[in-house]
Amino acid sequence: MLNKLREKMEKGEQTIGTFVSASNEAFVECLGYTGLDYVIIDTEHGPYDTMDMMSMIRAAESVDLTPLVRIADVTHKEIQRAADCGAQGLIVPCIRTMEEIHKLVDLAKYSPLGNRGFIKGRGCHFGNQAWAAGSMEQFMEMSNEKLLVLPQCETAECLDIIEDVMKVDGVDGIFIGPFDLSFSMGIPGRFDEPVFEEAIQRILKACQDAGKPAFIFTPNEEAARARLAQGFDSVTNGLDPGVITAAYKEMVRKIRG
Ligand code: 3PY
Ligand code: MG
Repeated sequence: MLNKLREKMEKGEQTIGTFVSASNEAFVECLGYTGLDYVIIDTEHGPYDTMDMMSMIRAAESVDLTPLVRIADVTHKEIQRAADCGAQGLIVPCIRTMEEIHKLVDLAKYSPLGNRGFIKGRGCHFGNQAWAAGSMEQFMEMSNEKLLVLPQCETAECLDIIEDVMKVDGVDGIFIGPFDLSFSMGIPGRFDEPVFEEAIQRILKACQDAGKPAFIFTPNEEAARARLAQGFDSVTNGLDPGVITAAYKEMVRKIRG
């Protein structure tokens, strides 16, 4: 299978990833030596241009870390450039409507699921990978398998339609953004409100009923362990500025005693 993250999930393995929103390709390479399964290159919040994103995708591939990209919105340019640079998954923020879901699948997947614009780009090493040399039908099927489409459920509007979202062919799973979801529900950051946990469990159930993986962002290791114990397929823990700062603070604390 071309996408190692998809392969692990299909075997029932729970996976761990992290966000990179401020660092560069050397940092992404280092992440590949840690045991993480994937990295999400955050172009929604990070200061990255297309070349930065492509360099970090290359760095991740060099250490067998699955590179996913969080795009900014559901537009042709955002989806096409990430897919063509070799992203193996798109995390898509702030979804609100079924129209956006259908547009996303249409732009990200080749026929018969959608109408992605054709090019043999970096994702198949510009056509030099063996899988890309067969028939066009094979190329489209394998490209569709390689690129995971993971809309974020992080608005009250998306929560309302989550069961329908999960039924769409071409949606490969869901990524929960707990912060934005809580903001959208009018309970910003109040993760202990029962209504918030009910929402999380509703999304998890919708994924399980559809047989598709549920990803969730977690702010710390304790939260990550708890979500895995609840049956989440994947946790994306932390962001590079926070993790780096905490690690260096701990280093300094240990030296100063
Ligand atoms: C959120 O919590 O809103 C996120 O998007 C986390 O990635
Ligand atoms: Mg968010």
